[in-house]
Amino acid sequence: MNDGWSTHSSHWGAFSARWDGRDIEVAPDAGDPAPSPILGNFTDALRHRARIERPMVRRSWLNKTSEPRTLDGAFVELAWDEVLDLLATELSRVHADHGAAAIFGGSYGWASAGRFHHAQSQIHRFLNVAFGGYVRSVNSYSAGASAVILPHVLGPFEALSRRNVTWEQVSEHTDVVLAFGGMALKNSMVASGGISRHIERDAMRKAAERGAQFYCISPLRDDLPEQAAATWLPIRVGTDVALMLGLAHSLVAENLHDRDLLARYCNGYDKFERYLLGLDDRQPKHAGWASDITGMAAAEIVALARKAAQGRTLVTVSHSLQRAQYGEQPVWMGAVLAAMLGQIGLPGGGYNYALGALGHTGRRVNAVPIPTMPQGRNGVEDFIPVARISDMLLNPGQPFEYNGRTLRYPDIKLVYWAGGNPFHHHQDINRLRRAFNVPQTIVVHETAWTPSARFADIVLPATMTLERDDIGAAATDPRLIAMRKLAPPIGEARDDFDIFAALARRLGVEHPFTEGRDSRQWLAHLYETTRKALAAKGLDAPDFDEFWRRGELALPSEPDDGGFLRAFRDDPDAHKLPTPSGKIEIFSGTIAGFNYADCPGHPTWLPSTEPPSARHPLTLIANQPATRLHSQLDFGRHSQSRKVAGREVVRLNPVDARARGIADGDIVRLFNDRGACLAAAALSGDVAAGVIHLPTGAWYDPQADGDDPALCVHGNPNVLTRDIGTSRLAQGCTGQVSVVECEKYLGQLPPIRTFDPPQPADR
Ligand code: PGD
Repeated sequence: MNDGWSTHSSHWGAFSARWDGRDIEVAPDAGDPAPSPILGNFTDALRHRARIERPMVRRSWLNKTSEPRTLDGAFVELAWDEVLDLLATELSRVHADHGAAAIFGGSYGWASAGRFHHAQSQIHRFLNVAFGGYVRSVNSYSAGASAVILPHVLGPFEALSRRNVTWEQVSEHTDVVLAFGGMALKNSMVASGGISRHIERDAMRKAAERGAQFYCISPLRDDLPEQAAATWLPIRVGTDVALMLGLAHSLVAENLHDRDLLARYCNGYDKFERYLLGLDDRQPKHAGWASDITGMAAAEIVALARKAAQGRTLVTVSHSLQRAQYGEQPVWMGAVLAAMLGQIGLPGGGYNYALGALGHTGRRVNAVPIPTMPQGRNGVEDFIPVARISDMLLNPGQPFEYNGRTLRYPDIKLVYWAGGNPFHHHQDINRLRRAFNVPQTIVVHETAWTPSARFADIVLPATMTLERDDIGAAATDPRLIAMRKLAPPIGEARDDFDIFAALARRLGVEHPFTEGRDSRQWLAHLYETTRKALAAKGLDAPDFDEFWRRGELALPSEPDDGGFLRAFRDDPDAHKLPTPSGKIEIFSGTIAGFNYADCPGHPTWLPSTEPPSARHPLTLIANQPATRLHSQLDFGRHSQSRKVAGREVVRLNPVDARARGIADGDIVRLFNDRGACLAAAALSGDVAAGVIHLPTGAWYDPQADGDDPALCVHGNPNVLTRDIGTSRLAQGCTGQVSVVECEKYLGQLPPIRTFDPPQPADR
């Protein structure tokens, strides 16, 4: 494009844009059949007052006065040279006094789509080069439980979720989709690194028009799009495993299970069947049993089992189900149910964990590598499962269990974060506040004054994606995008790379960090891997300048071959699964050997230890938002346009609203023993009775001079969520489900202050 238009990309879509000095005009990629509305958050983001313009340091940290960290603390502006000198000295001090294992650089977060200015890669590379490593985090908030259980029982997480059943196969072959947790378009709209074609909606429409029957098994009807014409099964929250067991039992009762497949391709079905039939605990997991737990009629469960046994059936399990206590179980049981139905590895059938959970799934995988920033080697052994951050900071030296091992939490003195917002993403924010008061120093690079930046000691302004050149790419997207700089950086903001390069210089490791390249040279260098692979295949492989001029480049895909599950199905001896038995582990001797009551040796129904109660009768679903990616650009135009009275919208069923005297648009207070927040009520029959739905991402905004714990006046649900691991196996995030009560808020409405930057204070 010309006339000032430039190609760019984001986790939620490729686009072109131009800047008029104030606002951004955005045009989705012309070839995208269903662009994401959250592109609208860029419009007024570049020069928003929430952006960070200059380096700032918490005054109490600077003056070494021992005040607790708060979001209201005073900040002093410093010149770049001074702040970098200070930070280099502090990093050297911590390293010299306590070693690299006292620096937490896990720094989880999505940051922006470009592959070079990928904040996590930059911070990891810097800490590896400067100090030989750092305490890292493993797994993700997205897939904390599934990433650990799946390799034990089926195979590698990435291959199972990404190279398996494609949307093309669903359109053409699938008869029945049992979508546990649904497949909401707001989730598949997003892919880390970028997405140039949003194909999910049309694929579901095509399948439905062909006669495929989708079942949306979720408390939220809109967890499948209208185009899927789905049957909604709003079972009780967190009871999917009981439904799966009820279905499995019904299959056995009617001899509809695939005995041959279970014998030839699976390990330990006999042990699981004893449990299913209740031979040891005298409780058969029949449809009537499942009905009592799920609230779905027994006859409906039996009918669903029969339907699933008839045609080509696909079982999917969303990330959301495993982001809860015992989240390993639905992931495992989904695979077992699919095995019993006998269709694993067939086109459009079997099991695709997380299909539709992100725009990476259900697509063909690229046949050439994409540019990737090398991170170097981390010599520190200590790590935490990512969602154990508060536990780590609050319990230095204490033991914890993870995946069969007993480990110890390191003693962290310095936390360094770039590209994430823990005060958005972590559970039980009031506990996180206590945890973030433990380290001696907290450093944050941010584009905007997020609550995490407000809670740091040293805050360094980072450019946002639109202010720098980069390359957008994902291993599941057939386009490499030149992300061209659209506007100069705001204030004194710098690229993360330049900040780390300047620190590296002060620490005497500039050349090992930069390898003598500036940003532009790095882009050309990283591009070369992809170019060479294209050239080796005899495909169009322009040099970097030509790619940059064109703005995008087509990448070839692997065939739609069903991945390793198809190969296993075709020949289970030649293509064994990478599990101990080489088969689907319906019983896992490895997991049984860990002796975890919260994750036994085969899929098991384990009810939540925090069920709804008289005091907290509603189940809160705190899932991904539809109006932004996580908390990113919450101040952007699209996100703001969907708020009511400046608050996040909470949906609840009219029956529950009526019982509490709540009307549409009322401001309500959600609360439990961990915290409270305000939100604007929207009554909706698309939310099951007994359920209340408040998505994540509204920036935490504690009431000034409020109670302790403070009321979040904006609607961040993580003040209510539970900070426990899924189980001792995976220790994943459990933020999806909590119990709360809700009431009409009758007090004076507090102002929203979260987007107001701190005013610079005197030293
Ligand atoms: P984001 O809002 O994407 O959230 O948590 P995550 O921390 O990834 O944060 C990214 C931050 O990076 C933003 O503040 C943005 O401004 C900043 N940023 C963007 N570009 C740059 C850059 O170039 N440099 C720097 N330095 N910063 C940049 C998301 C996490 O939340 C995830 S992935 C999931 S799946 C979880 N989901 C849930 C959930 O479903 N329910 C609950 N209750 N809690 C969750 N938390 C988790």
